[in-house]
Amino acid sequence: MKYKILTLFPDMIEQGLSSSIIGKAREKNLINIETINIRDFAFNKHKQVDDYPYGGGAGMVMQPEPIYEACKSIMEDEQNKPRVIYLTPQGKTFNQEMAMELSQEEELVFLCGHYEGVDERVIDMVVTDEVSIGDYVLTGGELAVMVMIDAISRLIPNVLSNDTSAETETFDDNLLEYPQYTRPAVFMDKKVPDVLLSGHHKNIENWRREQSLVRTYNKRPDLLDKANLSDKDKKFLETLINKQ
Ligand code: 6GU
Repeated sequence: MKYKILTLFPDMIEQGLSSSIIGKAREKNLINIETINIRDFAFNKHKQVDDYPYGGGAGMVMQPEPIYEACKSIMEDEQNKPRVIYLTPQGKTFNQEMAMELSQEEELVFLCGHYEGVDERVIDMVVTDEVSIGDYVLTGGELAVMVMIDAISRLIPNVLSNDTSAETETFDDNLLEYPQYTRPAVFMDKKVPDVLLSGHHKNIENWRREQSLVRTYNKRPDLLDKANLSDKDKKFLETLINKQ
């Protein structure tokens, strides 16, 4: 997977995506992250990339030319035109399903806006997808693109080691994860659940499934409608409902 990020703050992206699992994935060339500084494509000698909004109003608007030229510079040797994702609170809300879909692409281009917005004409010309990471407003798209690249990259083969597999995790089947414990077996008088020390794999698996169901029922009941539930799961959930 190749990510290309058009931004006014490449350092922010570099710093955010060079540690831990994503940093290792880059070292192993499982993913490639390239930042393109939009300011390098400023067309006047002051390297200005924004200007006052036509019609008045607060703040500054990013001008179309530098963004268009920055985009052109990375598209020149492309046969397959990659998707160009504009990070904006007006976009479609990012979720695990979108992360899975995007992880199938070979290349993704991200456009990070700043200030009060981006001139609408260049959005119309280069952007294929508009994505938001949630219903709140950020100062720019940089944090949002880091969130997206993290979520997408961990789905790419070999980015997670076998013992941190993405398979049985939250949202994969619309259930929350079961609780985890490690040593010591007793911490400040609090014991790890006996079943986990029993070595009985079938019982452990059973208990974990029930815990996932309990948690989802208590914390995110909205997810249960979309979850893939067995008859056994449904029976167990009924016992929870009857307890209330
Ligand atoms: Cl993708 N960008 C900005 N600027 N703010 C946001 C967002 C994106 N998602 C939520 N808020």
